Amino acid sequence: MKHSLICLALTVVALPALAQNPIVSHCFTADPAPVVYEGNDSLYVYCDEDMNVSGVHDFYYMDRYRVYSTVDMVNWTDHGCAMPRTAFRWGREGTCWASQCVRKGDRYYWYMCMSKPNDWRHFIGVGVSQSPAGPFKDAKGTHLISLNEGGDIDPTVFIDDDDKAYLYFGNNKLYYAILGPRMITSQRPVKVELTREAFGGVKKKDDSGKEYIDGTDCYEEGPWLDKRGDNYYLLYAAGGVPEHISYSMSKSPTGPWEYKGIVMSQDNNTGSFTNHSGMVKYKGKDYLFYHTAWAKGGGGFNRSMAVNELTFNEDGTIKPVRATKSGVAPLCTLDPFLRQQAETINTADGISVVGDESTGVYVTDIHSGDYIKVRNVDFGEVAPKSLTVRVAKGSTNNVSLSVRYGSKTGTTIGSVRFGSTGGDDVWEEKTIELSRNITGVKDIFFTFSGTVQKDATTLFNFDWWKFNTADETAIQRINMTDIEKDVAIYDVTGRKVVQPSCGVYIKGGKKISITK
Ligand code: FUB
Repeated sequence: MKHSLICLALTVVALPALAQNPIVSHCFTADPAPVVYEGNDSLYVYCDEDMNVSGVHDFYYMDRYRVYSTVDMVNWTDHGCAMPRTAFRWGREGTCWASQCVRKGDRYYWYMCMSKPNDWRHFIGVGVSQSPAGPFKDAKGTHLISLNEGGDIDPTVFIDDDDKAYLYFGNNKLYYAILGPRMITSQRPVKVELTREAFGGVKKKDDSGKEYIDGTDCYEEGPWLDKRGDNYYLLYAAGGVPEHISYSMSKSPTGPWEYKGIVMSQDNNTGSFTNHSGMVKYKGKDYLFYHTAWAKGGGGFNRSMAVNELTFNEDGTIKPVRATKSGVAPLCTLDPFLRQQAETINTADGISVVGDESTGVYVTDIHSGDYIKVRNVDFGEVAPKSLTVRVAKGSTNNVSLSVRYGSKTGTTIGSVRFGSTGGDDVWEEKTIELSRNITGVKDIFFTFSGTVQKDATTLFNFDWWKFNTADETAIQRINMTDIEKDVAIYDVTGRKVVQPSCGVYIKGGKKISITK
């Protein structure tokens, strides 16, 4: 389903600190790669998935890549598995390691690394799509980079102002390669010397063969190349295992690099022996994404993405970032009177998010006691009268969906009980008359009860939801592309707005809501 999370950007609400990290709680997500595409209101995060496969608990089993997006930093839309390993005929099961996606022209290129069926080493490959949320397919039909020496993992790609694209990669070694104009070829990779000046120290072996660091720090893996002003930043997992995040700076994308220190130390107790970072600027703030073991059932092979704000000193150096469970504050509220995807989630328990070509992405694997929380939902001053949900259910028994606020056991404002819709892919809209008024900014919870019947895997499938006012025409909703030129639009404080983005405005003396 299309991403329709709309941000009422003018009504920023300062809420108390809540447990916000990890940002995805319904599956394990690792190696975050954030990106904001010019002209797109959302922040996207690309990642690989730590999958729970029985029998594999002592190493990574990662067979697909996923995409998430947000407009408010607290509710994340799960776009599902946008790039499975099986999209790459040469890929080996369970080996999808760190990745990063960039846009060039009207195409999205997702650089990743995986092994081959008969080769333990990783190879760097690239997927391509016309949409940021995929689906992505193999852009080349074979790998893009391999030095045949192992450690060819964790590609990061940065396109500079002159349109040149640089790809850095490597575990226990560091290389960069300049990409061709079509983004699917590369010049011969250039080795970056891991010196003390550039990375704080050098890994060496003593006479007994034991490894030690000659210096205070050292490059390990997971590079992330970025730029602010005329400073280039290279962030990376450092120091051996357990890893912390360090960084170096340069005035050129190819170095020489100067070691600058630790961005996120091991003292932050992320619970994961690896860490992997990505930085991004979004709506005026800088953010550092990393991973932890903080989700229920988390661990070194069951990691989860997290985010905290990143700030700089005047000289461009980075202030150390503390990994916190409270995470970041919401940037805006969510409009419940617009159709919202069931997979736009703050936190959830039990459910899964999947997709298929006809429906798109939806929530499934729903059991009694599971819940979905959506944070910072702004009902305004007029309470909705009803809630419409789109559901599909193959099994014949009756189950129920309730909506509550405050907590998963909080006040119920409406419930619906229903049986089969005719199939797990036969979708029906059900409108629930609400039993209580709800106004103002609230966290809402969808809760579920019933029995999953034999041979079924879910109580039902859940596609989207939308609250309805008594008078649905009270606030006119206008698509961004339908705004007529030369019509005066004002913000809610009465100031004329030249280029309105998504949110609530005044036009002709009436409130309108502009959507994407
Ligand atoms: O996720 C598998 C590997 O663990 C990544 O490629 C590394 O960066 C580390 O996070």
